[in-house]
Amino acid sequence: MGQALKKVRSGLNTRLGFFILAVLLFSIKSYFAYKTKFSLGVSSGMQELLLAFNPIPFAVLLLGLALYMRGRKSYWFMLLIDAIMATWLFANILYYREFSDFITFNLIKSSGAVTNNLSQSIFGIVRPTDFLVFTDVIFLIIVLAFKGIKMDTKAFKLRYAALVSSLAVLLFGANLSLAETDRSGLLTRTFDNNYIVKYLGLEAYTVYDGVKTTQNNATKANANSSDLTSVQNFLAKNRISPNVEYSGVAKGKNVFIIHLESLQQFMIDYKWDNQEVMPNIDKLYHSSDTLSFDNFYNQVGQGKTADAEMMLENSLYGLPEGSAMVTDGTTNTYQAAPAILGQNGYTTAAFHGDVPSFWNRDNTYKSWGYDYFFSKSYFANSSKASYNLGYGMKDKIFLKDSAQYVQQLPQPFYAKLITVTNHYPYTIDSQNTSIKPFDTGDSTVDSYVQTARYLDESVGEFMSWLKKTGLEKNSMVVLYGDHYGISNNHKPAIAKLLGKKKVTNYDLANFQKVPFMIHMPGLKGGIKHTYGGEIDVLPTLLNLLGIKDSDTIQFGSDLLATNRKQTVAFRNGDFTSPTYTKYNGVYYDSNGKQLKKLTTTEKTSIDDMQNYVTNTLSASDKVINGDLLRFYEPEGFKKVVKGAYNYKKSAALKQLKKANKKESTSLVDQNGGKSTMSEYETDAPELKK
Ligand code: GP9
Ligand code: MN
Repeated sequence: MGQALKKVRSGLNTRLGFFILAVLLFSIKSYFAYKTKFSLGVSSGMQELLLAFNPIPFAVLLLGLALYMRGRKSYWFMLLIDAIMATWLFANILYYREFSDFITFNLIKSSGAVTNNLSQSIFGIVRPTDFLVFTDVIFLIIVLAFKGIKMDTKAFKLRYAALVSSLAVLLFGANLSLAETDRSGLLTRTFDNNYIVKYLGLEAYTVYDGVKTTQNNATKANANSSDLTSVQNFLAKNRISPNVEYSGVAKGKNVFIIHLESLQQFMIDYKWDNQEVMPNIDKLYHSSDTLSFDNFYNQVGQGKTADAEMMLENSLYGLPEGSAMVTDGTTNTYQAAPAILGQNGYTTAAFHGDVPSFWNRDNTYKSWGYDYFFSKSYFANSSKASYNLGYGMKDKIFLKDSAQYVQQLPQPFYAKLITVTNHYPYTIDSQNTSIKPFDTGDSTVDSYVQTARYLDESVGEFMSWLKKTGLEKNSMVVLYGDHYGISNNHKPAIAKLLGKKKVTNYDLANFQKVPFMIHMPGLKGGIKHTYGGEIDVLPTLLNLLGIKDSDTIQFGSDLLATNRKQTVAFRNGDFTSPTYTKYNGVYYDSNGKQLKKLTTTEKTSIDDMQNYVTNTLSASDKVINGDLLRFYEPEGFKKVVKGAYNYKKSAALKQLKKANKKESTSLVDQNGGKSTMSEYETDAPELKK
């Protein structure tokens, strides 16, 4: 025994021995992190084996680079690589906790646009055990520093180092082929980054992502107008005609798009603490002149809000990774809602109570044709600490301040208002709290009801102002939840909220429903059960507004049309429909019963849906990745001139003044030149004198 221990010790005192120890510790640590920090959906012995094995090839390859160096340097270099890999793992753990996904290069490239305010979230999500991923590195540093292991300064033969590198490649080859046998098309279809990490590991995923990003940039350079033909063919095959009963019923009306941050459909009519949680939104939902949809899904990917905005205003999907507004918002050509409406006589404006750079809105909105972008600096005292929370100004203050500008917009206008208070981590000050938190015991989930209530009150105040000023009569108000607020990482809490013992993947699919409502006095409303999602909003609105939409490059369809396909694509290639649902790769029938073995009929239908979903997502990606809209214009549409827009406060206010001189159609003009702000009632405690 003593002999064996001695052997191990002397082995560790060689460079190769130390290297093997480092690889071993790294692999154990990675496996520990995979098991405890991510939910990768391991569902078989083979997958478990690959999960344990997959850190090894890259550890051998990367730590093995140090073997090419001489002397003590070699040791320190190995530890440096080890530390970098640990830091990368750590960063991914934090990111994953909030977004259920891994970091991408696109995301890093765009970090300038998204880091703002993110630090607060990161602070809120880091857990002490996350730091365990540094244990092996610290341990190795200590044993070297205190000479528990001696450094071997003898030269390591280059050809042995090369042998180690070759071994790494060999091991990776074995890993990849085992992975491909278990899941074919792993690297070609890749709708889900979780799969790649599960089968090939975090390091392989990173390399893969890097290669793809480089390819994407090349795609744009290589794309040409003939690429658009296949997209157009796909759209022509799937295009359906809108519901003529509703065509033009909102012609010439103002349009409000009220973005309800992180609001999910299950909150509609939800009772808690012996009260209705969202009385204002519920009332709108049930109003006879509101078209409401109870099978409307969010379809966002990593881009979250940005993906929602992309779908809502372009009927193009977000990208499988990163935020298309960030990666392709500045440079691509778009034919977005603001541009279309702008060319139909509308004034267009976006409102957001944070810095304009977030999600690259300041550039993207120009590409989309927004005349105005009222962001934080436009609003009085907007940097006051008490006016802000998390991602920007508190909704009540923000909406009131927005009204100040809304009333100055020449009508008809298209105004998008982006709320933020109901955002992770759902913190709210007690003076703005009017309902007790949920009691699931999951702290993130529990306060969600309080910020949702605050959002509801904010919307209620804004809607009252619309009514009082008469603006409501001339407007179509569209409200939508952008994406889930409670992520799938909170299953026990979700089960509790839904009154279930356990949630299945089917429940989680349904949990992706978000509110979508179109309210307009005189509109023939009702709760519609059609299956649809964010991608379908623009065609629906254009039909209501009576704007021709028959030759646009849009991937959704009118939600009111009678012959809709009703297959809703999720960004990772899963889908739902009135008949079948696929979520996390598992199939369900319409009763939520899991389909383990598909009958021939089921298989035919499901294959058909999967084909459609795969094709529609990839065609949409082609449009964005290849910047294909630069090769095409719908009839009558004029290309957006981005340089014509200036969102600097001074310039914009001047422009607004000029516009008001030219046409006296704003609410203020209609009110005899007087502001209507005295009609705006808010109980925001911050605004109390
Ligand atoms: C930021 C806000 C939040 O401006 O829209 O974005 P999200 O984190 O929900 O994507
Ligand atoms: Mn959001």
